[in-house]
Amino acid sequence: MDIAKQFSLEGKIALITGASHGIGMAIANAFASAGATICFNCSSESSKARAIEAYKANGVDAHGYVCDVCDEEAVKALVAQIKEEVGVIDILVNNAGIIKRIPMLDMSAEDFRKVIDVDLNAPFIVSKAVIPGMIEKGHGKIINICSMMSELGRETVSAYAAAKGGLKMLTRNICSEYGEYNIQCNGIGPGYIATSQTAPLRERQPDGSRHPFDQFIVSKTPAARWGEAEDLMGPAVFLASDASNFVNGHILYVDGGILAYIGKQPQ
Ligand code: NAP
Ligand code: GCO
Repeated sequence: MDIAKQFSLEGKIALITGASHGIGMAIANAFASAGATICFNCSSESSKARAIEAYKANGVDAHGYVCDVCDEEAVKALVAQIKEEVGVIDILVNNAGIIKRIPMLDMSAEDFRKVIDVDLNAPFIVSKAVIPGMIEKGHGKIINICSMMSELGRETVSAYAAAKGGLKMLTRNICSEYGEYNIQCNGIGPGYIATSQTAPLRERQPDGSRHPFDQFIVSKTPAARWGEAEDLMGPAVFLASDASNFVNGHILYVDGGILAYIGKQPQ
């Protein structure tokens, strides 16, 4: 068996949603290094233009699109446009996501629904648009970007935790329903990763000291550090490649060990 070939994405077409920066962009760059053609979407023209420049600087000729992942008609049109311009999608990463940190009793139903819409309904909408092409092609890989909050709760993230817990189950359901078509649907559950989504949790205090949440995460993580978007590259290539052809419905937590650790004992 040629093991390097097993991990190759040569000839594959990948759509990574929300890959204008952060985790999505790192995964897209990893896929490009492994040989895939990259398509991504994001929410604005300015964000798309900046991202295309950043990909170019990294030697990646990415196809960028503006498309709201919550808008089913727009997503169908996006998938049709990619088919026309690039080809049928082999790999989908449902990465676009938002968080609203608001105590549950202060959160409006509208805000709750918005988070569920982007973080849970959209992966359903995008997967639904992409799966028929995968069935026709005879194979497909779907990776849903889940979270620690697919397993854990904490103050202020009720909508996000509900969405990411739901996304874990959507992952298992896509596996159950479409596994027979040679489609593997798995999740990646990143730990705390230094991106714009988590920037408010890492802001320096007025006296220059670290944010209490920043210290809390480092003490909760056996690796004793925040993750970087690059930490997701290898796991994503594995789940997108033939190396994972019998891995289905699995959530791979890439968290520096947080979920394995009860926390520091009192001194
Ligand atoms: P990020 O830097 O904030 O990037 C979010 C991406 O999603 C951006 O490209 C954004 O596009 C796009 N996006 C948001 N709403 C969209 C919409 N309605 N339609 C299309 N695109 C949309 O976030 P990140 O930290 O890289 O997170 C990426 C994913 O990983 C999210 O699902 C997040 O929940 C998950 N995650 C993050 C962490 C972490 O610690 N950072 C941990 C676990 C899981 P624009 O640039 O155009 O706004
Ligand atoms: C928070 C965080 C998170 C994550 C992440 C952890 O406020 O607790 O933003 O929920 O970034 O998804 O896996």
